[in-house]
Amino acid sequence: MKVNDGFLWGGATASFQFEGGYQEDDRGMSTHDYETDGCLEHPRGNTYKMPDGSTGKARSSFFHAESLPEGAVPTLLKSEYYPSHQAVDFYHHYKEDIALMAGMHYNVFRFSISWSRIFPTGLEDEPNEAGLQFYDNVIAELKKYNIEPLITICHDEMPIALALKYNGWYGRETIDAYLKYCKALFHRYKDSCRYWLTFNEINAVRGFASCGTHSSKDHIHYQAVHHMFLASAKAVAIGHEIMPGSQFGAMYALSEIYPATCKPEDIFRHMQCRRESLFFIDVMSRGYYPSYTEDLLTRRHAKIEMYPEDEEILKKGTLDYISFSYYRSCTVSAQSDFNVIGGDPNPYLKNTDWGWPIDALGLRYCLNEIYDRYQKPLFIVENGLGAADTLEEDGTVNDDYRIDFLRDHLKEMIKAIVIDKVPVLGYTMWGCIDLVSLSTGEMKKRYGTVYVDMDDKGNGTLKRYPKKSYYWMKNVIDTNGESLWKGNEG
Ligand code: BGP
Repeated sequence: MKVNDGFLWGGATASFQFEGGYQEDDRGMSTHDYETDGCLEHPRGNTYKMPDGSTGKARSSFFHAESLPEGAVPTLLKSEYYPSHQAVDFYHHYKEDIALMAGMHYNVFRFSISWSRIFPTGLEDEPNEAGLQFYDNVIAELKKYNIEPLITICHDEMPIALALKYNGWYGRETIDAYLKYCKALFHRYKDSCRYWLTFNEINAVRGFASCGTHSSKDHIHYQAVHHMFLASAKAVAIGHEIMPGSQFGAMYALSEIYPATCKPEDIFRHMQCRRESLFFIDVMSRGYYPSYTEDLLTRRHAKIEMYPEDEEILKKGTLDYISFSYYRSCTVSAQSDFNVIGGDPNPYLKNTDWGWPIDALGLRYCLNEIYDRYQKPLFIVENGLGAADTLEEDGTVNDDYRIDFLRDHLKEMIKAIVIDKVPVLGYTMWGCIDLVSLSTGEMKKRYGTVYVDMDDKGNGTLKRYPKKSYYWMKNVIDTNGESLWKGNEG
């Protein structure tokens, strides 16, 4: 069993986790540039350092975090380490990194553009030429190897000046700032980029770093989300006009969700929880708010203020394909206060070292569920195992556990394509070259098939070392996945 030729095989990254070069070429500061690598109360969570040295609320609680207090402006402290500033320095390693991707025979690379590299404060009238030049170079390098760029326009960050001025996406003005940024990208890359994503994990992002809002409370959050829906719809409409043939998606965090038991109350809660997540795709793929919106918002004590023209805007900018990240599944019961990556323990699954349940079959289930519901092509744009690796003295990394994870998930993806006839455009594994973790700010939670010599505090040579999984993945790609069944994966 295998996928057809033309299937897009590749890797995925995000600028603040991968790129570094945070002050190069007049780049402005982005919301993520103020996140430290962790804090004492929550060793696996990032936090903000306030000007007086006190800490903002930890981001380990990620989806429920009270982010930056209203009116406060974060400051960088000399005593702290900010992982996004250097990240793994793709900014200065892009040629080498893209050559490594080409060595695995990737034909697609998903990366995000740093908004504040193009519009340093988000408020300028004209884009920053030097910032665009960097992405020109990246794209030219990809084209050299026939690697298709897949661009995430907004991966969980925005210029901090914009966030502070308008309270991030809560402010309707942010829509125009985003569209100005989109237009600059579309005009520049109309001949070189076909695949675009308007937002990353729009059903999971929340709070200051990701949405620029001073609070992540539901009544602020859902209004911000409405503005992101409008921004995405308008970007899709404008993108189609400027770039005929372009393909637009948005990206969703799609852990599969199971009811804890067959008790009707658990099943019902499961349906509500799944809707909280799929709500975002419902609106963006169908172009209107679903019938259960009022109930969902009431339960969340939120409401959305809409302008008369909003319905029409949503209708005119529906997505061409649906892309998602899949790392794990979740289990919910009647009592669960669910968030997209929370949930109850599942006794049938093993967890990763970071506590995420490993569930390859859930990926096949998810692909079927989403295609049944929307009937649009799908694209898996993040999947992978976050694990601590050991670099051996001879420069090898024997990551058999990662190979096992990828093998199991890729087999289920191929079964969904071949047996269930789900149309899938491609698969980009997360953090193809090791990068900084989003949720923990750590370096030791590694996803890549290429090891980067750097520790949690940014120390190391930054030298790249292909892992055992690198050669394995190359063989999978070369055989369009057939090797997964033959035991000759290399
Ligand atoms: C997704 C994000 C990525 C990425 C990934 C892995 O939520 O889109 O940016 O980081 O998850 O998560 P983590 O880095 O927390 O392990």
